[in-house]
Amino acid sequence: HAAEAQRTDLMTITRHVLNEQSRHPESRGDFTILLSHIVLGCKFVAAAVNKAGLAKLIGLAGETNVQGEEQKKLDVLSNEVFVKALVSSGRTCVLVSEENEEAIFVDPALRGKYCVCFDPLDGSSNIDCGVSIGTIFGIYMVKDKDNVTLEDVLQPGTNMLAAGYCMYGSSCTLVLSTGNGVNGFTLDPSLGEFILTHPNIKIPRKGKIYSVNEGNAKNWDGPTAKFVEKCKYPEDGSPPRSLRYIGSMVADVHRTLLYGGIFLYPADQKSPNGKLRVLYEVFPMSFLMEQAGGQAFTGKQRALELAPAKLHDRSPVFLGSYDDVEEIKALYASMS
Ligand code: AHM
Ligand code: MG
Repeated sequence: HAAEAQRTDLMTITRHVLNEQSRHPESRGDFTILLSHIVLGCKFVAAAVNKAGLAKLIGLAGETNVQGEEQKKLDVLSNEVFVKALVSSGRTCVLVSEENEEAIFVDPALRGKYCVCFDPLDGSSNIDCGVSIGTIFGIYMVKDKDNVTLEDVLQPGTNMLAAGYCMYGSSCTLVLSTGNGVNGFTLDPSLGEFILTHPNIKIPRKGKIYSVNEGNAKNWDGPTAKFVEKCKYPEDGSPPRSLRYIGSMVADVHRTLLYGGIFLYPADQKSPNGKLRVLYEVFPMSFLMEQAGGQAFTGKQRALELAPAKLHDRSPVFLGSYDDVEEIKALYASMS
């Protein structure tokens, strides 16, 4: 019986990555080791998020992060866990975290060839009400691990080797691309293992949903305003699109990936570069979208071709179904 066979032959995330690795005979398993440390971080955060109310972990830790926002205890905890897990993997040399103003250069004795840029717990305004939050990460390889500089992380997203996110929601889902399509794994709490549940994710070519913080509408530029107006009052007689906005990038992008549609965090008069950070929000999500057959655009260019000048640079982003992003590209081309 096929369903039975699936249950006894478990494709864990480690097994999946080892299988992929066999396509690269020169590989020595470093990426698999790195990933297993990221997975450990995700499992820790999943457990902490689940018992946040119980353990009284919720509340201010009395610090502010580099963007000057109040930091919640869970953010601090998640960041510490990821930094320690990544350093102790012995496979990293530079880490960029949303929670640390400066890049972290790993002690030479523990250095490996990977750079990891991550947001350990994104969507923190959603923690207190139990709405989905997530971890986002992007991975690069350094040129020379004995001679590491900031240039090794200030690279265009097209140089990324792998990217992913973990969503702490009604279930805990890790979505990963190593540059060969996108796969989704769900944490089986009884096993403590991520099991392949969403093989080879492809985003629908066109969607019926748009996702944006419409409260910022009065400050939008022309193309964004026009796009959203067309979602509500289609000019071609098609039905209006649905609006879904959680305010947690991982959750909004995850829904977009599975159901199709478009996620927008545009520039506006108050924030000319939008809100989302290039290295650990825009790039990883854009990489996943492209790998799933969608697109990511900044209003000016392909998002992955941005060249960040600083660690915490921001960029507007429009990402999702191929045809939906084509529409916004056409509006920018004709209106600006
Ligand atoms: P954060 O890093 O402070 O959590 O902010 C990032 C979050 C994203 O998850 C989400 O897409 C966005 O902020 C929502 O912003 P807004 O509240 O302006 O709509
Ligand atoms: Mg964040």
